Amino acid sequence: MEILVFPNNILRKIAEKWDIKSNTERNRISKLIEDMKLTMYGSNGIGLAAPQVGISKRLFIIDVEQKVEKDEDGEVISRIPGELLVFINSRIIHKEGMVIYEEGCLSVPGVYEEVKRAEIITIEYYDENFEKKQMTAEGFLSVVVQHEYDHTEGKLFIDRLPVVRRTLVKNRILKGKNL
Ligand code: QAP
Ligand code: CO
Repeated sequence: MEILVFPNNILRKIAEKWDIKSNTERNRISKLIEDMKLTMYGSNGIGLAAPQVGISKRLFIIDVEQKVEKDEDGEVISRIPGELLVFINSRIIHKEGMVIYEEGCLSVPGVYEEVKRAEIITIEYYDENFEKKQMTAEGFLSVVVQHEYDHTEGKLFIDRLPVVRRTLVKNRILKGKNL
């Protein structure tokens, strides 16, 4: 699947919920998860949301536990998938505290910036077996969940930078595209 990049407008839409009760819809979701897994692992990602592949629906996947083997030049030789987490129709129901992590995004390639987010979150969602779940996450997983959740809300991590930095970074990306 092709990954959309900033400033594509599909990345700006609030994604719609799935009709989780419908079997045809469940089949579509399962197929999409398989395609997104290949796309995420194939592009060295740790998270990917459906809007990033042009589907404005509430679904994202995360694997923060992959092992990456690199050669002496830092080139990736192999990756061993860890635990894949699937979030369907998710809703963050609690946030607390504050942390700063350096983030990147497959839709904003080559840009890495420190972002301020909640430290601990609780999220309600359906997993890949369409079972209703609730998870409380902290640390890096919490940050990645919030980043991917933002994609289903039409937001990118660069939108969360302090205003001066945000303008600078966005202008730099846009300039690079038109050259
Ligand atoms: C979200 O992002 C995330 O620019 C997942 O050239 C990442 O998987 C949240 C990637 C870090 C918090 C911290 C980005 C791959 C992958 C790039 C990704 C690139 C190649 C980004
Ligand atoms: Co992203």
